Formats: sequence, C-alpha cells, structure tokens
Amino acid sequence: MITPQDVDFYNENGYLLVKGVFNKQEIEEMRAAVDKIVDRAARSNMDQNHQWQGDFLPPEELKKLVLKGFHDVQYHDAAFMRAMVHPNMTAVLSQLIGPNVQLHHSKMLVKPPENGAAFPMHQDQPYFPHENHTMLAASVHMDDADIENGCLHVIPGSHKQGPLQHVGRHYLNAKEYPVSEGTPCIAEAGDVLFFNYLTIHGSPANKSERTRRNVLYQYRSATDFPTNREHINWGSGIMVCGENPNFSKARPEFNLV
Ligand SMILES: O=C(O)CCC(=O)C(=O)O
Repeated sequence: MITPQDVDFYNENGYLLVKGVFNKQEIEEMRAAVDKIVDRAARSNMDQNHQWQGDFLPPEELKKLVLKGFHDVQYHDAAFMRAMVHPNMTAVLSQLIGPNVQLHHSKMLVKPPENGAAFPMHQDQPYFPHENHTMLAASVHMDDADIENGCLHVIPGSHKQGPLQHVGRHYLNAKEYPVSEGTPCIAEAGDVLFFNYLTIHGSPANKSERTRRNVLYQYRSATDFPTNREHINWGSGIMVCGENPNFSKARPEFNLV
C-alpha cells in the first residue's frame, strides 16, 4: 500500500497521508454506523459536547463550538472493528510501526457544519506517554476534508522535538502555535492520515456547510509500553497485526469489575 519513500517521508516529517485506504462501500458503512451511534447516544442521554478548551478564543465563543466524540467505537459497531484491522490499514501500520502492532484506543469525531469545534495545536503524547514513542494516530476520513470544514493541520518534523510542555497537558500556546501555521492535510473520504503522537497537530473550526466525520485509531508497537497507567481504554493491547512477543504481558492492564 505504501512505498519505502513513503516510510522515509513519515520518519522525516512525522505524518503520512495515504489515499484510498477504504473504498466507497466501506465508507458508507462507517457513515451509517456514526449516524446510528449518535442516535443511540442521544436516546441514552449520553450525547455530550466534547469540544476542547483552549486559549485561541474567548470562553463565551468557545462555548458555541460543538464536537461529537465517542471513544471505543469498535464496541459500538462492527464496521469500526473491520476498519481497525482492515488489510490496507495493517499493511501501512506494519511498515510505519513494525510487524507487531496493537490498538491503544479508538474514537470518533464529528464536527458539525458551521460551529464544529477546533482543536488547538498539541501533541497526543502527554495523554498516554510510552517508552519508545511508536504510537501513531490513523485518522480515517469519512468525508472530504479541507480548511473550510476543519481538516487536520500538522507541523512537519515537529515529532523530532520530543515531548513538549503543554498548557494543563492539553494544548500548546495558541499564539506560539496557531493552527493556521500548520500544513493543512486536505483529504478525501477513504483517505487515512497517519501521524506520530509527538507530531504537533490540530484543526480549525468547521465554518462550512459540510459535516466533517473522522474515526481515529491510536496504534503502537506491541513492545512499546506505557510509562503511566492514566489512560487505559477498553481494547488497549488488542493485536491488529503480527504477534505479541511477550506472553506474560498479553493480558490487558486493568481489572474487570
Ligand atoms: O481530528 C481532528 O480535527 C483533531 C483530532 C485531534 O487532534 C485529537 O484527537 O487529538
């Protein structure tokens, strides 16, 4: 699915946009799954706004922004389980991470038209630090994404700076790191943007009349271990390709209650 030059690009820049990982039918299935999850969440009174805080807008403006976000989507619809281990997905993961790859967690992000929330620039590393920094996000586009509907922006090569100090662990100072100075990753439905958890990224608000729906999977090498236990999701540690070389560490690190 990708070439050695693509792998070099990822290592150098900390991100890689791969075109056409999912076909139209697979994307239609995922869109239908998103609609049904949003509907079930609303009927269960669990449809909260997940818009991020930040210092890029006054607090009263921030409150107007909306983001529908749900974690662990593979537990809500099998379409997301299939996408998580899709042969095109694992073909890329095994090139970028190595032969043995695990899921860390998944989430779905729906930025509605006109007021879809922005993500201030940040690294994902402070949320779930790992020893060897193999963790990457694979953001699956269910809609075409451009600057108007709030596509992802990255700072190429920023992963090489290592972990940075964040405001309250969440985001970088918006004056120092405006989203508009990142490289916009313009994508079509079916494309996947892979980016390392140290790569600085964010996205502007959705000002368009179009929804922007993405599902984001975080993956890591099976031999890259967390340095704290603060962010453990259902499904952390599921093998998506290869084998787990550590028999004694194959069980998830949480107790079922
Ligand atoms: O998809 C986006 O717009 C940004 C998502 C993001 O930055 C994150 O979940 O950490």
